[in-house]
Amino acid sequence: LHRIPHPPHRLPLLGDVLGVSRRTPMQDSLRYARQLGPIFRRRVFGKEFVFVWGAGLAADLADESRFAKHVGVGVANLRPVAGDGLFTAYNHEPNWQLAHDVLAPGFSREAMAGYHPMMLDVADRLTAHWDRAVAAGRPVDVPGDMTKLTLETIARTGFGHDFGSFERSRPHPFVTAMVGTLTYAQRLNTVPAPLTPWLLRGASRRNKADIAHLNRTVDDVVRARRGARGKGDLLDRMLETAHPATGERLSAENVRRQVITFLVAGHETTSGALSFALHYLSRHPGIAARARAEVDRVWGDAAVPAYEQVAKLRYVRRVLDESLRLWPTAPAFAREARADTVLADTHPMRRGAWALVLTPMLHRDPAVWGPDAERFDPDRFDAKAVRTRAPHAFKPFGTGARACIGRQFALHEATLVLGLLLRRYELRPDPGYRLRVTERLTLMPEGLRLRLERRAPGD
Ligand code: MNH
Repeated sequence: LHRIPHPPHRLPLLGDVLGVSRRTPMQDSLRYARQLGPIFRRRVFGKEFVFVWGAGLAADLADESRFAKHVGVGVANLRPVAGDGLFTAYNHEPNWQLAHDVLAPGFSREAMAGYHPMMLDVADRLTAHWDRAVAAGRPVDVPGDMTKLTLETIARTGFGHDFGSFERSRPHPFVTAMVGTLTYAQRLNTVPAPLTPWLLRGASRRNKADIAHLNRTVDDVVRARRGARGKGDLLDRMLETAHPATGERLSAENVRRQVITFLVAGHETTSGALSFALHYLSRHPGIAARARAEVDRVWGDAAVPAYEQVAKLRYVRRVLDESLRLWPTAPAFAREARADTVLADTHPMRRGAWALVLTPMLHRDPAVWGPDAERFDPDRFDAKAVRTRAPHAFKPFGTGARACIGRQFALHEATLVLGLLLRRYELRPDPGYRLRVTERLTLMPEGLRLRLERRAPGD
C-alpha cells in the first residue's frame, strides 16, 4: 500500500479531506486522480480507499478468475433498503444466483420487444408534456422530466404500475423517498462511522421514514398483483417463476427487496444518461443534425418506430455511448481479490482486498482515448474504433457476472427516446448554462434546462 500515492496534505484523524466537499466525493476523486495518477488512495476518517483508473490496471481487475464484485462503500450503505436484492447481494448469498436466473429471461430480446409498446406510451406522455412547454414558451426541466420518464417506464414494464409522474407538479413521494435514501447512503461515507449517531441523527430518522415509505409503496404494488392475472412482466417472474434447475422461488421478503432494487436501479441511472446526452446534443448542433438525419432515414415517416427500428439507430447509440463515456452515471464499481494476488504484476493484494474503479477517469485515460479525451465525439464508437481499442476501457455498466442486468433495457429505452425527441424538436441550450454535476451515488447534470422548438415536418 505504501507505494500507492496519496494526497500530500494528510490530516491526523480526518485524513485527505482538505479542499473536498461532502456533496461531490466523486468529482473530488477525479481531481485527485489527475494529480496522483492511475492508482492512488484517499483516507477518509481512518478508512483507506484505493482508486484505480489506468486502463491496464482496470483491465486486470476485470479478470473474473482473480477478482469479483466487492459490496462495499456506497453499495453496502444501501443494504438497509435493498437487502440481498440483486444489486446489493454479497457474492456468497444464495439469493443472488436464484434471483439472477429467475429474472434474466425478463431481459431477453423477446421480453424487450414486449416492453417496447409500453416504452412508447410513456414517451408519448413526455412529448405531450414538452409540447405544452413549447406552446407556453417555457424551457423544460431535463433531469426532472427524464426522471419522470424512466421511473414510469420501469414501473410500467416491470410491475404494471403507474406513478402518474407527468400528472404531478412535484416529484412522486416515492421519488423523494428514494432520492433521500440515496443521498443519505452517500453521506454515510463522508462522516466518521462512530459519530454517525450524533452527526446524522435527524437525517437517520428521516432515512428510516423514507425506507418505510419505499416498503409501503412496494407492498401495495405487490398486494395488488397477488392473485391478479399475470402480465408476464418482472413482477410475475418474481412471484410465479421457479428456478429452472432447483424449483426454488423468491421469498416474499426477497421480492420486496428486488422490486425496490429495480425501481431504483432501473431509472436513476438511465435518467442521468438521457440528460447528459440531451445536454451534449444541444451543445453540438452538427452532431444533433447528423443524429436527426439518421432518425429520419431509418424511421422514415412511420408514425411510431417498431422494436427492430430502434437498434438500427447506430449513430444515436454512439451519442449515448459517448455521453456515458464522459459521465458514466454509476461512476464507480468495486472489485475484490478472490485469493492473494498481484494486481498488474505490481501491487500485491490479499484475499478480500478491494479497489474502486473510477469509471469517469478510466473513460478519459489518454493512453486509450488520446490527448483529446475530454472532447465529446461520438465517432469514438464507430465500429472500427471499437474493434481496435484496448478491451475493458469502457465500463459504464460494470463488469463480469455482476455487471448490469438492465443494460439492454436502458439502451433500448434511451435510444428510443433520443430518437423520438430528435425527430420532434430542435434543442436550444440556455447560453448561460455551464455543466454542473450533482452526485447522489449517481450523477446528474444539475439544473439543466433546454428551450425547444417543434420541428416543421420535412425539416
Ligand atoms: Mn444497472 C448493476 C450501471 C440501468 C438494474 N448497473 C449495475 C452496475 C453498473 C450499472 C455500473 C454494476 C455495479 C457494481 O458492480 O457494483 N445501470 C447502469 C447504468 C444504467 C443502468 C449506467 C443506465 C444507463 N440497471 C439499469 C436498468 C436496470 C438496472 C434500466 C433495470 C431495469 N443494474 C441493475 C441491477 C444490477 C445493476 C439489478 C445488479 C446486477 C447484479 O449484481 O446481478
